Amino acid sequence: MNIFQYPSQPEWAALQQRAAQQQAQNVEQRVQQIFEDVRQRGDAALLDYARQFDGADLAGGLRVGHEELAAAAAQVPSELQTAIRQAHANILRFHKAQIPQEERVETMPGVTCWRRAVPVQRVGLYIPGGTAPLFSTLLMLGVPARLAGCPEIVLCTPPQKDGSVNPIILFTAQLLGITTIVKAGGAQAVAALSGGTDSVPAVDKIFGPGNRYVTAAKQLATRYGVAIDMPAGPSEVLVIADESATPAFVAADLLSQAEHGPDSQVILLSDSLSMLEQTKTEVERQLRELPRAEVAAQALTESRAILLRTPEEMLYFSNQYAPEHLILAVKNPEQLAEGVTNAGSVFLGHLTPEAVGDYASGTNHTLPTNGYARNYSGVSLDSFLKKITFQRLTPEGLLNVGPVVETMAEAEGLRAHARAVTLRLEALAGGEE
Ligand code: HSO
Ligand code: ZN
Repeated sequence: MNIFQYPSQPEWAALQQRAAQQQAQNVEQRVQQIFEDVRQRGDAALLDYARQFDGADLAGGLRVGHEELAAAAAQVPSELQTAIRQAHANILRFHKAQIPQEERVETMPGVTCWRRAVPVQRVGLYIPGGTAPLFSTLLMLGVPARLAGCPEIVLCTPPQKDGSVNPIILFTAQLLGITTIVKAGGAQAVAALSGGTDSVPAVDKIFGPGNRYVTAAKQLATRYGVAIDMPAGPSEVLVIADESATPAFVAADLLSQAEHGPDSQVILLSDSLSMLEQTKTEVERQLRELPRAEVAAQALTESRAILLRTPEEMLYFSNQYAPEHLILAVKNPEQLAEGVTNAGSVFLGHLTPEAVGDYASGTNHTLPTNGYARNYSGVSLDSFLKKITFQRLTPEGLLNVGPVVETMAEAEGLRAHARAVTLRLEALAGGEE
């Protein structure tokens, strides 16, 4: 971890820079080919890719059957089952509070407008397999999808070598009541979701994290009229720690981000040099004990510990950077939190590690990265809802708002618009005679 002391404002830009995403031209080309292949050959292409990329023979079919699903729980330790159930309950509770109220508004007497939240009808949830199967992400996407009432929820996740799906993912799916589960990973899964195959229903919106291929595939899916949750990038944390922070806690928070991937972004700000130095020492000590030390160490080569002058200056820096996760390890976190304008999710005080939000406190962990916290929110119930507006006029309503529309439509030179009102006003007047 490199320490930078009192960088001048012009030096900030370099410190706020995220590692340039590798120019992935060949990735895009490859993904395009996979898309075309899946759209042409459907399931046959998916079976080939499962053999090629996952080393799995899916002769038994691309879908998880009832038996495999039912057998999953027995393979999940009961302590883990209980933990997942508790996390599920908390996430459900927090997201339930986001259910919007449908309110009818009478804008003028007789002119009633309202807005109804309607679920996105078909959603695809992508959950990566690999070294760390993120069943927690399935909770984060599955809970709001179910709560929103999406009629079709398709889960795609890559098969293991023996053709099975990780039982913890299946147990979580079962808890959520998700039964359409496809053994497909990577760009091919996204391609299948965007166009449909015999085994994979086409969807309207695709959610979930993934590697560069998955990310590129989601971008490509948008060209086929499919929406995606948000633009993805490597995970990030920014910690603001004053002299009241505990270096061991701060170090653990930084490392919990770093262990996600070699490209994870880790930034520490403090107004105390000794805090930065002690945390650096702690990071080095704790790093050695991590099973994923190699991954974390690589992420740390790009990490920055920056000495600034005041809490206000640290907050200003953070707002400019717009971190996915912001931890306020300071004496007075509520006060500092008031000034947060750009961040995905904020963790207040010394006893609130990011890890609790990653798993179980209730908030969603699918958050905007790569500076998108400037203009995007994290996934929430809203991500699975569309709001449709409705309106109805009474005769009084038409009399009230009609002339306004006639005047405006004439001024825009749109005679048919005006006439749509005029004809009705005339009919109303005629009715009175
Ligand atoms: N920090 C990750 C989420 C996660 N952490 C899943 C552990 N498991 C991105 O917000
Ligand atoms: Zn995490």
